[in-house]
Amino acid sequence: MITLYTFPEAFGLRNVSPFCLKVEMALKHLELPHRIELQADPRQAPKGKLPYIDIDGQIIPDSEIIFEHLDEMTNGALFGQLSPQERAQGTAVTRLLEDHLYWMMVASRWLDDDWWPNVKAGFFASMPLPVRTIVGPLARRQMRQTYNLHGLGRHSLDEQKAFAARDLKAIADMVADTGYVVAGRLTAFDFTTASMIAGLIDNKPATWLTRLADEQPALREYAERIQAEVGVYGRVDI
Ligand SMILES: N[C@@H](CCC(=O)N[C@@H](CS)C(=O)NCC(=O)O)C(=O)O
Repeated sequence: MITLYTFPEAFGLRNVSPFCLKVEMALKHLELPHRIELQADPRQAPKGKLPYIDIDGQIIPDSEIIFEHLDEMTNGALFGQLSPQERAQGTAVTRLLEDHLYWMMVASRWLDDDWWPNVKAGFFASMPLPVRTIVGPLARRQMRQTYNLHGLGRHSLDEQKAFAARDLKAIADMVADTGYVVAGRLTAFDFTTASMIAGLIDNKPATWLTRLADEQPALREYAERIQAEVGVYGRVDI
């Protein structure tokens, strides 16, 4: 039995982390028996981040490392059918999504003063009051520092929106012809892509990034279709 550790639901999302959702999609797609364990505090995770999985006592953190492990375990059921070019395209789009667009998703939630109350309610409301008043603002300050270190945080909001719009357009163009991100069929890279798009489109209320994504209707259609095809949805109200 595999246990997948994810965050409790928040912002209308039953699986609030795109990294956790993509692993859930892969486990379902591979028909591997699994259960989900909720963990509110990622500091308890092996790398201080979720997801991680426990396979009969073997702890594996990080969605990309988990995918490699699942692929090995299933004799290539995740990546085995891909040509080197398809795998390269998938790796490139993963970097765009997870090392660029993802950070703007985080900023659109955590660093927007109008949206910040939703983060407080979603992540810190269950803590006792005195702890909550310290931990929330501290975590937000760390997020701001991380965003600055990444580099995106040094740009104006308008510049960030322009970067995000180009990322979103690139994804919409990638899926325009065949409906899938690489290889013209469902692959593990669709789990990576659809989970990220679903996370930023379905979080409630809308963030500035949600509104930008809605300018590319093909993205919502794509994320819906992939979630339906796999049978795993990120949002609560399905
Ligand atoms: N490279 C990691 C990224 C995972 C990640 O960034 N998880 C976020 C949630 S979406 C997290 O746990 N953040 C907690 C923190 O940084 O304190 C993966 O692919 O699993």
